[in-house]
Amino acid sequence: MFNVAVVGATGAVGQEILKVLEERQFPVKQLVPLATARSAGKEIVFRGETYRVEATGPESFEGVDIAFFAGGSGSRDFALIARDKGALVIDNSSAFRLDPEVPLVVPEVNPEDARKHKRLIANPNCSTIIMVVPLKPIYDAVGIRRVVVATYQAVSGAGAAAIEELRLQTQAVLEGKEYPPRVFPHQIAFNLIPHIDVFSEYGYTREEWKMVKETRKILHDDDLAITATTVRVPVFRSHSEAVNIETKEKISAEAARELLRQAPGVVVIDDPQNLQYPMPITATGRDEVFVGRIREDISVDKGLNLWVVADQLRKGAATNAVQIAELVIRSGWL
Ligand code: 11C
Repeated sequence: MFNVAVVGATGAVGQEILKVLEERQFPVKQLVPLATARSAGKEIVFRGETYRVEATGPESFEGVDIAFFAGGSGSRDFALIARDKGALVIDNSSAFRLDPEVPLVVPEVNPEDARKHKRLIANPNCSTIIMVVPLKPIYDAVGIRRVVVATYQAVSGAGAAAIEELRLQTQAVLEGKEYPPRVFPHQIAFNLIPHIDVFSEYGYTREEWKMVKETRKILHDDDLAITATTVRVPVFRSHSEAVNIETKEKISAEAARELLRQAPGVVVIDDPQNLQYPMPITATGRDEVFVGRIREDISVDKGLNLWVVADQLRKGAATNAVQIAELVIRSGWL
């Protein structure tokens, strides 16, 4: 049994981590729910017991075995303190993801990387996790030369205020009222926004760069050509991605479908005759990555199209983090 801290316990990902720990009967001896000073004093319920959330401080990690960080890059210094006090830190922020000393792990894809941890493991960006889970079996079977991805990302990826903005703005628009954007740069209700996170090099956003750099790190392939366009859509939960792959060797759609059916963490829903394909409402509340619309790209010799959907708060964040902890414990790497 382990003493477990959850930093950012009142936020969307922190709440989901608590739920996943409970559902998976993670061996929690003592829970330490932490948050910023602003959220301290709030109450959370875990396994039927009510806990008061404490403000995160340098002393919060005494005796903690495993610390899940869900509070964003702002808690970077506390993550280092927790690590130095002896906890295994699993960090959901982008602060350490590209640090060569820090493994970036998706348990279905690169579990062995976790073995090299120095008490700090990074959880990838949600859009990256959702894509690499189905890429991996194809990568192993036939190699991948290039990936072109467009995302359709739910507002909950931008936090609780963004969920509220879509809800209230949708009501306002239907009533013919004004609801100026606050979280998003433009109206999100009845619209979509081809812009997630800040603009960076070559006109790509930071979200797009995360998909490029994190995917290369997870697959250990700096030569993988990858380009992304990330888009916010008026969906509350679960991200979708249109993924086009150019493989090194030819693979038929049927062979890819079969590979994906066997792949850990993947559910194939691909029956267009019966109008069966994954959608955000299919994936919400689930831990698997759903794949459909599997077909050959008719414009190139060795190409495949996939439509990929997953609950980004679960497999894209909380579930993946808890699975990393389970992997480390199970493998004796703690
Ligand atoms: C979004 N992917 O949907 C972002 C949120 O680096 O973990 C997660 C940001 C991150 O807005």
